[in-house]
Amino acid sequence: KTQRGVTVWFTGLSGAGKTTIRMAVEQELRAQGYKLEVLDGDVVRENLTKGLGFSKADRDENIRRIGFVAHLLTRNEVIVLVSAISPYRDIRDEVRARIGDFVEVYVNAPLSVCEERDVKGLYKKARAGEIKQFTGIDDPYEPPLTPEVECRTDLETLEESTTKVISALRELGYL
Ligand code: GGZ
Repeated sequence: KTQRGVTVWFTGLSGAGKTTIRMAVEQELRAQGYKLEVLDGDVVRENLTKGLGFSKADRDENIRRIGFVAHLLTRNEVIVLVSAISPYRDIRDEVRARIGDFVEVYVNAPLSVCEERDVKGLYKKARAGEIKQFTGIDDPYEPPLTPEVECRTDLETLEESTTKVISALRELGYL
């Protein structure tokens, strides 16, 4: 199957649903025969960016390294699915400019909803002061101003969110 390379970048708070939507998009595109690669924040942080913390400098380094690998893959006609909080707008935009073929998906749920879900119990720890610099609690998140796609995971189903992403990729000529 001939395909164009693109980086699909899922950004949003912890617990907003980045990994869940990424997995659903991955499953759908694999079923359609596309060649994909995945760079997921928590996995990347155990490998490519092991040892980095959550200061702005370390988060920026994390995102730049992810962006570097995503760029290599994208220019070799791979569809790259990245999910990382990537809280800083300037670095996301820097990565976008470098890669060019870049589709930003803002996975948006209110902090209160993410905190209510608290899938990994991290918000509770952050509120208790056991985790410092936790995004949304005592660290910033800068939402994208003009994302190609926004998924409101508190208001729409997983299927709706997934369809939005796939449709955008089709409309932008990547599928
Ligand atoms: C935010 C943290 C933190 C702090 C640990 N702030 O939801 P998760 O658990 O599975 O994914 C989060 C992950 C954040 O890694 P990223 O590479 O996505 O972050 S960034 O893009 O900002 O570099 C969360 C967990 O690690 N985690 N400490 N302080 N999330």
